[in-house]
Amino acid sequence: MAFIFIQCDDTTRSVITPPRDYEEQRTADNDSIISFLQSHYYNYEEYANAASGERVEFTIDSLVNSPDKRPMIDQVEEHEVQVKDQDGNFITHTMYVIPNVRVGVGDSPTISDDVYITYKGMFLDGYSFDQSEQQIWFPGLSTIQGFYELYPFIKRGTWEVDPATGLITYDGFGTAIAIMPSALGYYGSQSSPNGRQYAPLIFAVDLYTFTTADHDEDSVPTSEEDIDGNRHFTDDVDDTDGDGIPNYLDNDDDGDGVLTIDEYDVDADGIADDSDGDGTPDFLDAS
Ligand SMILES: [Ca+2]
Ligand SMILES: [Ca+2]
Ligand SMILES: [Ca+2]
Ligand SMILES: [Ca+2]
Repeated sequence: MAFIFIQCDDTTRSVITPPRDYEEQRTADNDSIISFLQSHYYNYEEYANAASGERVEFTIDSLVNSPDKRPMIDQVEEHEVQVKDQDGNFITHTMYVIPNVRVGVGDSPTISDDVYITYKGMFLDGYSFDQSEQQIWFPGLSTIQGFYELYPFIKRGTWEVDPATGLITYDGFGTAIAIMPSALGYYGSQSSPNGRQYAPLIFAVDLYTFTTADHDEDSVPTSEEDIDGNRHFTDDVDDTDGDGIPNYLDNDDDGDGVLTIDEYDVDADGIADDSDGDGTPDFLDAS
């Protein structure tokens, strides 16, 4: 079951009781995560020894059993993410990323792209609440925030189709790991996996390929419809014409009656057109 494939963005979290204070929960989660990272290792040797086309199942274990292994705290880098609370305020959270568990041979998606992946999700106690060993497509922005924030840290691989059998073989795909506070996961949602609210999460993700997402099919990639570039797509500033539909879902972004696809890049030079030269491209310029 693909548990993370649940629309769980800022507006649809189903919290019935008021959520906990974000900054207090952030501190509690970060303490738990640091303690976890100091006391655990993952199966990095298996990843290092695997053939380039072989998928490795992510596992963790306590250093108590193997004190010579390298703790995860020595392998992570910090990645800051802004979480929007129920009042629309941005609260900075830190997620911990191990980017190059396996280095893929290709390029990386943006956070809003459609990805073709296998993955495994765990709580800090090692319980796996969700995974897919078969490749699966996740449409852009359809998962929890901490999951798609990991995409730019992974490079994709290549594949080949056997002409005789039609079977596809994947090779050279990248893998990365994220350890995230609950606010980047399900936070206080009633639909938290296994009923565990306010749980920090771990994900290991293998990236086979991706496509650039364009949710409203207006020819502007979704990644470019985040007007202020703050990695949130539904802020007021991301709704240029103020009609309540954010630009990434609006096929006439400036509300001038001309569809964006008919005024974005008419001369097809790869640059957004700006007929009146005022610095605002035509598709965002109603006047
Ligand atoms: Ca678009
Ligand atoms: Ca709009
Ligand atoms: Ca649009
Ligand atoms: Ca328009």
